[in-house]
Amino acid sequence: RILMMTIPLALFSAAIFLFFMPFNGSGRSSDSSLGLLSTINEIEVVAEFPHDPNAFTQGLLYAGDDTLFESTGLYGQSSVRKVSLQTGKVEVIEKMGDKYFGEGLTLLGESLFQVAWLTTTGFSYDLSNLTKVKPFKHHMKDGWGLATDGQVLFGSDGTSTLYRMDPRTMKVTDKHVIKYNGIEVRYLNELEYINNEVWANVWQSDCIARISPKDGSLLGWILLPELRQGLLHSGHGRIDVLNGIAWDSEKKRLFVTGKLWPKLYEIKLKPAA
Ligand code: DDQ
Ligand code: CA
Repeated sequence: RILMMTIPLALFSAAIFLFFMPFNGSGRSSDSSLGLLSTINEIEVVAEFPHDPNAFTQGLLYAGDDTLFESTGLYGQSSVRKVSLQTGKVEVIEKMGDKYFGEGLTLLGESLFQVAWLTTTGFSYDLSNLTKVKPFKHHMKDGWGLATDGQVLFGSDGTSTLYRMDPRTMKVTDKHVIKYNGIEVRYLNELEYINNEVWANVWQSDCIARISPKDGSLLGWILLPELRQGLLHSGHGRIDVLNGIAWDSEKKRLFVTGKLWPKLYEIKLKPAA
């Protein structure tokens, strides 16, 4: 009698366990078609650093030694710059002239790669000498974001597509349309490669999308509304959107800022909801 009760109960528990198991542990969805199961993280500010309030940040990366490289936009003010993390001071700047609107920036080997808005022309720079500028052509629809895993380039063009590109030829070697709950996530902007994931600022939002570069599945969302709102509330009315993610892979520090933001934040993720 007891056995007859126990067996169905055990089967039932096993079924429940198997059903939920993939969504426990890392808290991450294993089914990319059901984007709703993605992890959602809020953030905590670990430290604040000064940031040039005139930098219309379009690309951001950490290069070691408390040094950031940043690409800025706006016609006539676009640049690539080497910036001190601690002081926010611009140590070296290479202006792009009036013709180009700077966008995504990434560092691969000794070269910086930068894309520009409304053009398929990009520029590579020698890390040690930003004045050595070489133009290249890419095959995305536009130039918005760039990141690298140290081998290939990842790019965004303001659509919902994440591109993988060969840095030598700029040929697109893979691409994925990013979807959340079946809906395309458009306006993918500034990118960063972090722990085998590509993180993307979503333009005009306070959200970062975590994307699997393997299959384009949406792994999670990071919600950061308090950063922009905090700046607005403390009187910085001129600021634009959240944009700019940089990852210090050695010290595991995560930095974010925004366009015309007077501050750059070191943040960490709160445990997933
Ligand atoms: N993009 O970074 C999303 C690709 C382009 C942003 C362009 C914003 C232009 C704003 C012009 C503001 C003038 C003060
Ligand atoms: Ca970045």
